[in-house]
Amino acid sequence: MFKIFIVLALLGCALAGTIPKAPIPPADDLDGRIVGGIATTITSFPYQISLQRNGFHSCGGAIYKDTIIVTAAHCLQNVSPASLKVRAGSTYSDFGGSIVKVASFKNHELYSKQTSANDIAVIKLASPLPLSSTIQPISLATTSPANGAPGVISGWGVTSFGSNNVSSQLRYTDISILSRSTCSSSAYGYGSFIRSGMICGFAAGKDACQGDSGGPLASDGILVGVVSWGNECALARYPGVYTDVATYNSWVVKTANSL
Ligand code: 4AZ
Repeated sequence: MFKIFIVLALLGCALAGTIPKAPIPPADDLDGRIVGGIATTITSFPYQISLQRNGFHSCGGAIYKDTIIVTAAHCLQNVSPASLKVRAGSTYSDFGGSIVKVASFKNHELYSKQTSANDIAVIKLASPLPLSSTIQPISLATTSPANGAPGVISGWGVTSFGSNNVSSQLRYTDISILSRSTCSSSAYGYGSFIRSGMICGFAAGKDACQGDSGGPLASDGILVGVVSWGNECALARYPGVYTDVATYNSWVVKTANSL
């Protein structure tokens, strides 16, 4: 009886359009700070960059080669390369490190604003980053992480959803990676919104958030995910959703070579 009630209640809600909500595309100007995180320094995350739009932090990204950044396609909608720069090698999003101009970028051809599918992009820099202890590339995953694998996310995004609480210092948190099948299971609220090419990350009270988008999810020192979307931030039934880098490994390599 209880089960029947739940099914009917879910059906009713679904018909009324109250659950689950379609993923809300992130704002264009500030795409994602870490919720529940800890302040850190760039030395611990030397592959992290701040993608700057008109001189302000807009998204995160990861250094793949000295001239190549991996980020999210949703960070690069309706923007020209001339308005973009990358800040690398700084703990702070608003000063320090090295600033390099963007020469060009390419969004995944099948990126969908509606579903957030294929939310990945490659940026070519106008000049190579000066690699050092604070500026280092990270390798791309070749296989999707196992369900329950450890992950670490970092960024300059908001520390709670909808707030303007931005500290300019880099923050990070550890999370557990969820496979696509676990994340789309009834243990969580997304169901079929979790498509091929997506994985999730979860820890109670810890998540990526607005301004972290495009930034790295690393596991064992390998780039396994790109911060993509979620229903708000750090909600119990709604993990952070990441682009599964392993799915797009050959696309990134090919695209990096073409730019
Ligand atoms: C955003 O709006 C955003 N909790 C990024 C990550 C997550 C939610 C929203 C995941 O950029």
